[in-house]
Amino acid sequence: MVSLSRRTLLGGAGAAIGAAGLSGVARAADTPNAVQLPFGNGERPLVRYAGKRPLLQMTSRPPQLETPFAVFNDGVITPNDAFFVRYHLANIPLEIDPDTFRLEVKGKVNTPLSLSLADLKAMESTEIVAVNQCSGNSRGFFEPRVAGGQLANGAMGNARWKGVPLKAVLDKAGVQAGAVQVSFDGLDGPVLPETPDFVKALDIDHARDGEVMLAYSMNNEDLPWLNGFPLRLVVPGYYGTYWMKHVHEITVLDHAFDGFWMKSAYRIPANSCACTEPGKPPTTTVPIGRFNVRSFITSLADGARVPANTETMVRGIAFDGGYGISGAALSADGGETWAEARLGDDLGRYSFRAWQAPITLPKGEHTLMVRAINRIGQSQPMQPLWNPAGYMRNVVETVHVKAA
Ligand SMILES: Nc1nc2c(c(=O)[nH]1)N[C@H]1C(S)=C(S)[C@@H](COP(=O)(O)O)O[C@H]1N2
Ligand SMILES: [Mo]
Repeated sequence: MVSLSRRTLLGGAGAAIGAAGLSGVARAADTPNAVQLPFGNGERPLVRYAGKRPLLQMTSRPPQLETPFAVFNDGVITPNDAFFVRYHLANIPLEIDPDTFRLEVKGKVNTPLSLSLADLKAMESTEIVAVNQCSGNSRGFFEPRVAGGQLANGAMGNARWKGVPLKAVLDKAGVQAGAVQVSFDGLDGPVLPETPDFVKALDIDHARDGEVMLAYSMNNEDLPWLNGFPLRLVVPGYYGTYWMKHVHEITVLDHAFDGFWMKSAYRIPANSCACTEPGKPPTTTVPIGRFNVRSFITSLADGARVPANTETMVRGIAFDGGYGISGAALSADGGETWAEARLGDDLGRYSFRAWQAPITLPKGEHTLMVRAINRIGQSQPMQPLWNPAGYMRNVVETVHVKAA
């Protein structure tokens, strides 16, 4: 039976894309050009996928797309069509019927549930503005370089998410005593059976904190397909790896989940800096957790020209793992002196926070730097820390400009 409401990645109910598969996902004919990222092998084609403006394509199978950095200067909310895309497994869903879609809740619960989107939308909704950032955002800047997707700074985005608290769904099912973790599976899967399915888990208390959300809306629209239509997990302040897309199965466990993507991947050195000496593996690791503090200049790209002896307003963004940004400062002399920036509207402690600061530069070349601080006093180091997986980059970011 063909449902009239069936939806496909390429749009248009009933479009025959099964056979076209992933090769039909990207529209290479629309490719305007390419971008050269500032590290070795940094050439990326700009490719337009369904529902997306041209984005930097790191891989096509599975789709891994980075947001052009200039987008972050347009506003603190990242538009849906510009939001980055990350998948691990090439077998991504190409067709989903929102009418027959069900979220299964099972495991250590009193009442296993099978919830439709209508069921979820009938529950009390909640909204949060929160940054989603890939653990490997900015990995391409690691020195010495590390294996993994060589990303610049565009594997992050900030959106207004709407959905139901995961806690409400878990309460509805009735979590049994002895629950330890909750695991999440999405509709995508591996191409080869040997490849472990992408399944992630949260500790039971985290899953029930009232903030973790099953989101069906992003910036007041349905979730974009490539960002997890029709339902995804939103884990405010935590790296994107936990933000399961196309989530359709939630399992309450009486033990810690030990699948590949928790036990072997997405782990960081178990020390306070999440770092090791360059080239050295860590002795012990823990699952990656909250974002550290980051800030960026968005109004000036590296190598930009500014008018000499004229006031220029420098703009940017800052964010952290949920304590909230309390200040940002700009240096125009390579970090010798700092001027406090003015913060923009507060959209909540998980959101990008805009900042701006005026500078007047004499003729010549200048090194601009930005650092931010959060409410518990955390900031960024002047020199980046290192870890073998290339996760959690945070450093005082630098932009070179020429005043003329
Ligand atoms: N189903 C599914 N969900 C997933 C992933 C995936 O491969 N499959 N990747 C995760 C990772 S590592 C990241 S960084 C975010 C990226 O979210 P986005 O693609 O919406 O930007 O999705 C997460 N959720
Ligand atoms: Mo990620």
